[in-house]
Amino acid sequence: MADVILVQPKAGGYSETVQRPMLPLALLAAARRIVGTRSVRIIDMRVDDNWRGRLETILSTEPVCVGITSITGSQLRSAVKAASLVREQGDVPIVWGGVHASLLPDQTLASGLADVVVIGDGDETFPRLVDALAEGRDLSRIDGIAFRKGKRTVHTKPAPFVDLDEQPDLPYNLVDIEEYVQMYDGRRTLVVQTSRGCPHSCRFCVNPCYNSSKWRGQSADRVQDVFASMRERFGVENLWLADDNFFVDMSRARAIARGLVESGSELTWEVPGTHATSVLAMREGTLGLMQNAGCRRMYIGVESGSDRVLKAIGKTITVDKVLKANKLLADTEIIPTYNFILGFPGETGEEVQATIDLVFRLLDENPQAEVAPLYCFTPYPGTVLYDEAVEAGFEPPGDLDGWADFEWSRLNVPWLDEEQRRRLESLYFYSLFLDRKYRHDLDSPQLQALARIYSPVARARVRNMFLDAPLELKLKRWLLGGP
Ligand code: B12
Ligand code: SF4
Repeated sequence: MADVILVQPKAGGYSETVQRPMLPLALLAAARRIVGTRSVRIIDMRVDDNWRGRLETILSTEPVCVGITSITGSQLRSAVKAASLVREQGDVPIVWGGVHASLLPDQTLASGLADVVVIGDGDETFPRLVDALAEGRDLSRIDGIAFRKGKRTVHTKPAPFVDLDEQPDLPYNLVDIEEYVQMYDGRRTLVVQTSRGCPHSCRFCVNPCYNSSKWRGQSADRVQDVFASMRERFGVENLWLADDNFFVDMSRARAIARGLVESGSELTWEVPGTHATSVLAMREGTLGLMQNAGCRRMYIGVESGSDRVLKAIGKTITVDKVLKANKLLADTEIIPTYNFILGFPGETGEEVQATIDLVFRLLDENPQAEVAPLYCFTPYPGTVLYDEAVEAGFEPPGDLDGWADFEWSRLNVPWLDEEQRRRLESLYFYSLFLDRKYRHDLDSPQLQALARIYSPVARARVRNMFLDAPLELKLKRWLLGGP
């Protein structure tokens, strides 16, 4: 029995087929102020094959509500499954939260599978909502939600962003931690988040809309406490920081690093949200400090090898700056993983080639550098480029099922013809093997051995842009699914 049920849907895709799932941070954050007064149960569809049976059993005890999270894309398919089951079983209110429902609350409510949407941070709004639902109070006094009232949709006042230092620790006892420990380069790895938001305004990213370009972070002291407790409680050796942009407040980052060095911390940590300009700002010995404090990897969004494209997508970097940052990192033990996106509207064949050239240059000039799979641009709702894509003739999905198919390989975007799409799909596949990322991405030694043998073939194909390989793409579909 539980007062509140929280459901983490399956996400699908490459990242989740090759590793254990990450901790359901969003649900833990939404639950953290509730656990003291009510019982909360997390059902994680990614790790629980019997999620259906478990959900049915708890639903029969008439909880206050069921909360579901989802980002845009394939995760929605699984979220819809869970919500449909709740609907079939009775009239327990269904609350949606997370990026997708926050950006499209009206459409989410119109699906009939949601009664309330929590828009933005859930840490403080959700407990207020649960109390109101339990006590049968009017929901219109709760800021930060949208809900159905008869045939109408009511939007309340936006809730302010929460102060992260004022939030209690996450209630890890709601999950079996071992289900989420990933072995990353042989080190026990878990995910934590130390800040939210990003001040940049990239036109392809949901952040400027979802977080209103506002960055907020935990204090350096709190971050050190969190790191230390992850080590003590769970024997964690490596942390993955789910921050949008960790280094925005450089004095905070330095204070965290100094504290870790002074306390003799043996933890290593990886920073997915790193801006290339932050690396350049770290010249004065700060990179060395980060390394000594355990920073082992920075994921850097480069996106394109063309300065024209970079400008068009609102990325405040240049190819030259990226090359400089790469050289600075080459002198450290910090591994950069570069992210690229292909297929932006208006991108020419030469600009795609410039991106491929930059990929190889970065790998050549820094032998420890890696490149994340080359993704194709997807116009996410809430972004500037989404509006432009719609103006250019892109027809967005109109309901949750349509958004569940929202992945570039399934999208019919007007600026890519069949041939271009096929080439981008091939590039994505080959890019999985351009460097040695398969060593930590693939669990099975057999698959790793196959990837090692195949890697030189993939590199040669991309270097020479020889992308016709139906056999290999068939293999990809067999291994990873997709169209
Ligand atoms: C970890 C992560 C991943 C992981 C796991 C993703 C997953 N599906 O579970 C991996 C690496 C696999 C991944 C992959 C991808 N990701 Co990702 N990822 C993140 C990241 C960095 C952290 C997510 C997180 O844990 N946040 C911490 C929690 C606390 O924040 P939160 O989720 O916003 O939750 C708060 C509120 O939203 C709300 N809330 C959320 N859920 C709920 C539920 C209820 C009931 C309530 C009341 C409240 C509530 O309360 C929470 C606390 O305040 C975010 C960026 C970010 N900083 O959030 C991007 C992000 C979610 N990813 C994104 C994208 C685009 C992707 C990819 C498509 C990238 C790609 N090209 O492949 C893939 C999709 C993979 C897949 N099929 O799902 C986008 C999503 C955009 C969108 N419109 O949905 C984000 C926002 C990054 C960005 N700025 O663009 N990702
Ligand atoms: S720097 Fe990264 S997180 Fe910030 S707006 Fe650009 S893509 Fe989004």
